[in-house]
Amino acid sequence: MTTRNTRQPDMHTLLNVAVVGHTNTGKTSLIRTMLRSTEFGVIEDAAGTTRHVEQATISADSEPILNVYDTPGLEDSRALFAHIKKLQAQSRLMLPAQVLEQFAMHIAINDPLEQEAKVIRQVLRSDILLYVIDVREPFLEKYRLELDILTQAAKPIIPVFNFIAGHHTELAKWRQNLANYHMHATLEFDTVAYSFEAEKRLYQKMQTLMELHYSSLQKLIDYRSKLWNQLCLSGAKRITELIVNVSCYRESKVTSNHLIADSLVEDRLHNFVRKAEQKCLHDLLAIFNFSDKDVEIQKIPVNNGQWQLDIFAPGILKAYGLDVGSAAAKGAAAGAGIDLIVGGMSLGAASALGALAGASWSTFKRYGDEIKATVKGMKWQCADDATLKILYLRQKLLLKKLMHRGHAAQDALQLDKADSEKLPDDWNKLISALRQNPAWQEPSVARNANSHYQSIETKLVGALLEGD
Ligand SMILES: Nc1nc2c(ncn2[C@@H]2O[C@H](COP(=O)(O)OP(=O)(O)OP(=O)(O)O)[C@@H](O)[C@H]2O)c(=O)[nH]1
Ligand SMILES: [Mg+2]
Repeated sequence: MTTRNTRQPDMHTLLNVAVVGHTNTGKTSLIRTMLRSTEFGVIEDAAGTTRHVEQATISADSEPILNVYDTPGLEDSRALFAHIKKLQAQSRLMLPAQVLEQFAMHIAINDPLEQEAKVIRQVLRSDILLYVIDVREPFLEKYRLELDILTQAAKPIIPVFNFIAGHHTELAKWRQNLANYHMHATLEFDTVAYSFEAEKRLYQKMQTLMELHYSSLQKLIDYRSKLWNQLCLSGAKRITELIVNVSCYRESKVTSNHLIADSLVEDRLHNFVRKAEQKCLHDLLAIFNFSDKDVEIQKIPVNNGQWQLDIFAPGILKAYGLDVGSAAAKGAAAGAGIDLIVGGMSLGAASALGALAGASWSTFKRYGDEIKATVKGMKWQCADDATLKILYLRQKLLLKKLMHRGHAAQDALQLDKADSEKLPDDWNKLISALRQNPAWQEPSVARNANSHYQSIETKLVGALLEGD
């Protein structure tokens, strides 16, 4: 049922949000995060990057909800404050906001305060202000003056704390200082350590301050939640596709114990796995709209679209918390990262079942010939279990990073380690089933309609999104 609420804003009067603050505090970065676009504005680690007011519209589906305005950073707040005080003294009857109007209207082009006038003009035209703060800075006089000036406009202000990662003491001090200005509804929104929750809280804070726009902002929140869930699901599905693709892959082992042929197969398999993982990495970054710059800021161990640590590098098992000492991890019998499929089942899987229960590569090497002789039929080579585990753990860690931008960015030790991540409970069973169904390697109507396949996919996707 749709009822028209008379208190709702007119279709054409969108909420106007001005993003203001000292120069180089991350105003443009905040807007890019809100827009999920790296196209908006210019970002640089230098003062005075944004020179003019720039506008963008944020919509829920195709319905515009709010206009957001990027403004140049305030640079000389002391001169601005002095100028405004002088105006105030000249016309004592004017309201504080009217004094700001006077200032913004009468400043000459090329006046040293022209930049500040652009900001004040936009502040006066907006409904609500997001005041972006670099919490690493102490609460200096220049910030006090900025706040004195901005509060004079009599608009609701939401202070947005940026650069909060690793700066909790400074953050607490800022909170205290802002409380003295009766600003309690603050927000932590590290534009780098981004989380969807923070974005949601930003709109919820706006809702409490802008009652008139409550329901349109709610539409935006609902729409954004839906999009976010879809994004995370797409990421998990893409990783599942990689695991399926590699698990189902097999190479026929034509000649037995032929060194050259074996090493060719090994190269082919290695290249296949590397390419598949690289493509998945590329797709995941694209799904989450991550630029090279984001990858760099987030300290994701990727160079030129490739993982820094090769999937078959000697140190990788340890980096991902896998048991380096285990015979299976060594995998030497069939070549690094390679397992053998004999009689329709990989030896890794065979060891997990029946006859070879509890056995490992070392057992297999002892009894291997016997087993091979009893299990007649085609022999294949496939990616071994350690490789599949690393593929899974590495992508799971990446997905977490993409979903929670930079939560690990300060901690260099966590960069290429995934021992905090777990494999799905019935990992062995899932992989074994995939290995026995090479036809599932690529997506197809038959595969996707297969209920056994569907249950494997659901389990892998569910495990990837676990806890989120
Ligand atoms: N580590 C970290 N860097 C950030 C964050 N937000 C912004 N930056 C960086 O801070 C610098 C300034 O960001 P901008 O968005 O250009 O800042 P601005 O406030 O728009 O700057 P002006 O337009 O010059 O006033 C850039 O190098 C950003 O990459 C953050 O949350 N964490
Ligand atoms: Mg800027």
